[in-house]
Amino acid sequence: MSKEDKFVDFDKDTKLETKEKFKKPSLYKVLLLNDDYTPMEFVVFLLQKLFHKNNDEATKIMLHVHQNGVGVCGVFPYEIAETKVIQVLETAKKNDHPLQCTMEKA
Ligand code: TYC
Repeated sequence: MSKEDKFVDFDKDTKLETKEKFKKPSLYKVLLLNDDYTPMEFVVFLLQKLFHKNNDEATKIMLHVHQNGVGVCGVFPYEIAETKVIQVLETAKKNDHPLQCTMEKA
């Protein structure tokens, strides 16, 4: 094998490895569900605190959920979406609100 062949092989393997090791993560939508009991201000507060929305964006999402039953708070890689869902559910529970949150593939 010539020196050039070795370099070509090395380059090929490196590219293949990079492709296999760094596949783009699948994205997941974090969904907020409507209910009749959670106060609107609490939902707006959560959207600001956990999803970094400003007051206008948070109010818009909250009203969308209130009127349509479900709405997207954000889109994240699996583990971040999972953490957001847990944080919403734990914060709602701690404050005695029945707010529900789930995730689905984007
Ligand atoms: N529907 C609730 C109310 O009238 C407000 C609300 C909005 C609750 C969004 C949950 O995800 C939600 N107080």
